[in-house]
Amino acid sequence: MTWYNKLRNGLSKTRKQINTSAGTLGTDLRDVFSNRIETLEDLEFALISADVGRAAAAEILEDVKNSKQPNLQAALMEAMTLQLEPDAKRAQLRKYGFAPDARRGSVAPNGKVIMVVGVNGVGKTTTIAKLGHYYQSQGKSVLFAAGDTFRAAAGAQLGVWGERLSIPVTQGKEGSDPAAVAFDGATERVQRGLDLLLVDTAGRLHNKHNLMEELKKVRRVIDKADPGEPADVWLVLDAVTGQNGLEQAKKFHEATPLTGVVVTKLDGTAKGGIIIPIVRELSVPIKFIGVGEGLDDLQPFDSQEFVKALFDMD
Ligand SMILES: Nc1nc2c(ncn2[C@@H]2O[C@H](COP(=O)(O)OP(=O)(O)OP(=O)(O)O)[C@@H](O)[C@H]2O)c(=O)[nH]1
Ligand SMILES: [Mg+2]
Repeated sequence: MTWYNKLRNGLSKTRKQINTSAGTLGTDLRDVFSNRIETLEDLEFALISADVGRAAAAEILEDVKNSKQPNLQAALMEAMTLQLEPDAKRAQLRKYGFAPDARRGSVAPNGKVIMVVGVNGVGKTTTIAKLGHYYQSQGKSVLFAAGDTFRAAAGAQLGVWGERLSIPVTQGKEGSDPAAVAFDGATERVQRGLDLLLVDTAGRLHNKHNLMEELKKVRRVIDKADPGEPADVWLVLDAVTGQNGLEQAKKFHEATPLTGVVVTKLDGTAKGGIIIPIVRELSVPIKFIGVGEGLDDLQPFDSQEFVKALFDMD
């Protein structure tokens, strides 16, 4: 199955959520405004239920009202694509018109190290495996560091992925300092001249101060061992957690400034609209999105492709 089809299937619950006023999406916009005001109210409710957020939902309705598109679906797709643009660009596009272009964001890390962080069970370790697979496919040589020394099976889990992908893994002892493992990994990457180090970290709640301090230390130590560009910090967010994920993101961002977000498990939720408040409120780019457990189920985020797949019924 192609990525696009996986994405389309993965978004089916969210699609159903937005299409609660099914059949009306093809409605001529003039009809929507002349006698179907309830359609817009339904739509606002559906958008909010899909976790698009109140502010974005209101703006989307406003853009739909001002749209020159022929029908509701086209207007909605345009308005939602706008919401996935950074603030400044959104204002500009509204003013000067919307010209679709190919603009898959860059998914290259700034430096040579990506540290992957997030709360428990969001998909950090599998995301590292998938990222390793992705960058390998881009011709990069990869190293993993098993920085989750907290959970007994965590190092082994990453070890299995490493073996499967022929990616070496820097391991630490259970209970050892995660910063020490990260230091060893960063040193090993430099010594072996590999292109990219992906550092796993233990899941942690964003309100646990000590654990957030630990992340800062891991980051400092990596930058000491590898004094090139500072390490990237990518937050993994589970789409199923919806709005709560935003709170997590803000706290992680305060502790270790994030350079990217990965949104996983979009296949398991009707709240895929959460992508919009993530873009609007965090001003951290969404790098990858995930729609399944397989190695190919994580791909670079492309806002236009996302909206197209979201409204693609057949
Ligand atoms: N359906 C689906 N499942 C996913 C996705 N990403 C990860 N998972 C699953 O989520 C579960 C948890 O993944 P892990 O990678 O172990 O999560 P983690 O964040 O490393 O967990 P901790 O290390 O315990 O904090 C696994 O069963 C994954 O296969 C996704 O995009 N879709
Ligand atoms: Mg893990």
